[in-house]
Amino acid sequence: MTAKILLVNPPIYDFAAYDFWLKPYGLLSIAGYLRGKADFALFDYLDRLHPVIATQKNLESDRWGRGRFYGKIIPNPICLEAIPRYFRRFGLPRDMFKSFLERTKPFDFALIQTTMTYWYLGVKEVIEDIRRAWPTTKIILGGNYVTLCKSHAEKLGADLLVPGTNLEPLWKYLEIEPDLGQPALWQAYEKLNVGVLKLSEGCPFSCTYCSVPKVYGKFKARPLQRSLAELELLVKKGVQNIAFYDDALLCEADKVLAPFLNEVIKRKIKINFHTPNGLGARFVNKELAKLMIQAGFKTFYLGFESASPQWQQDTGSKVSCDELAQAVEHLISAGAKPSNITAYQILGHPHIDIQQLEATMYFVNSLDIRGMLADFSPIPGTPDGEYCRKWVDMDEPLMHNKTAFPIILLGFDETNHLKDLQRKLNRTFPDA
Ligand code: B12
Ligand code: SF4
Repeated sequence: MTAKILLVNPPIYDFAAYDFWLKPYGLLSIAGYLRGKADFALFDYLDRLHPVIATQKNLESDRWGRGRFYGKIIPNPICLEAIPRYFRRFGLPRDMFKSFLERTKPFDFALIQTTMTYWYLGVKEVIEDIRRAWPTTKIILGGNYVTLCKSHAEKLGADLLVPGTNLEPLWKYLEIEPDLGQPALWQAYEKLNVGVLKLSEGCPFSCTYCSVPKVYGKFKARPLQRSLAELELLVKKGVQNIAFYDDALLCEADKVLAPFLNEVIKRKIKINFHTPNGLGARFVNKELAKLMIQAGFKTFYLGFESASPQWQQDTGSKVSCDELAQAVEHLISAGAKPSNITAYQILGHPHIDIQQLEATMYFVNSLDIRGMLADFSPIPGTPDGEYCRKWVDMDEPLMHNKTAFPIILLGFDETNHLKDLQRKLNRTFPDA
């Protein structure tokens, strides 16, 4: 008999959450590999096109498909009580999932996406509800939280955890042979305006605040034909915006991104591409910038973090000030709008003394592009995350929260001062 598999993307418990092209891409990829070999249903708490919330005015999408999630204020968890910000539950109401479970015959398996480590309360809620309504269903967790906090995740009561990228234990448990040539199961959505692609795995750098080098290893291209098939599928679904989830999208561009974009142009596919996961400015050259614009890239987020050469060197030398300036020049000459170019800068990094954050913000502003403060989330198992045990209990994933950590490190007033300064600087260039 064909197995029935429920796919769940849990609600988010956090101080803030915004749909910055968020999709449960790991979960959809797994389901894609099992296409035609199981029956699927998807419950995505974060689907903003769901009929129940799609009509709400303040939740509408911006022109690139981003927008606010439906959310409700709830009490802060005890360990975050000292943080003077409202805590919320974001996503479809819990009762909707409960009534779905009640009116549906139990599935054989439930696969649950885990994302940020500090979002595990949403995963816990989903497990509780499935267990109560469908006690025989086997619950399987995979994704970032399980990978980075395996022993914590073990306490949530799932039947199987799939940490990292080795999926063999999953196929064995499901007793289904996957077809790894298949694209993600985007058909699971009734309506879709945003999609995700990933052309590669891993990253050639080793930044001290990042988990990617340890989890994914060195840079590796994914098969081009599979990515193109996935792109065609997204186009067929009516998607207008695609975000890349690659860690190093521009690495070895002549072998990975460029052949992909040349095909996009050849096939006359008109789509807006976005790069929310910071691009490596070092790899942007004149030709690549031109090709990206020609193929449809609209927004550019560049990972910069700090203008301090000492900080750059101490954390892995992924980019220098000159490389950022050069990349911006190439992008603007190729036709990118300065207001659509943003440099990320870490706020609340434990070595803030040498990071010179204010000077960094002024430097970015001098390039006539936007700056965005990326609140620091300390990640267990990384050198910088482990160093943060000085301030927080790293074994409690809620303490990895990106809103909380900068406030704990710098204080509420200093954090607000830096955020205000960033807002002020972003108002000073003509395109803002
Ligand atoms: C894309 C991405 C984003 C996107 C959004 C992602 C999302 N859907 O929410 C954006 C750009 C918005 C983002 C933002 C941030 N991110 Co981010 N992001 C990522 C990235 C690159 C991919 C995450 C992802 O979707 N993976 C799923 C798919 C793409 O991965 P995959 O390899 O195909 O998955 C395989 C396996 O993992 C497994 N699998 C995956 N899911 C599942 C599910 C099941 C059921 C099973 C069985 C298996 C399985 O199977 C797949 C086999 O191929 C990761 C790094 C990474 N490479 O994982 C960081 C990462 C998750 N982000 C991180 C960070 C630090 C952040 C920010 C805090 C940065 C900042 N300061 O602004 C913010 C936080 C946003 C917030 N609101 O709190 C950290 C984690 C932090 C933490 N404490 O958990 C990571 C790990 C990067 C790092 N620096 O180490 N991020
Ligand atoms: S360049 Fe980006 S993905 Fe690579 S190690 Fe540094 S922060 Fe992580």
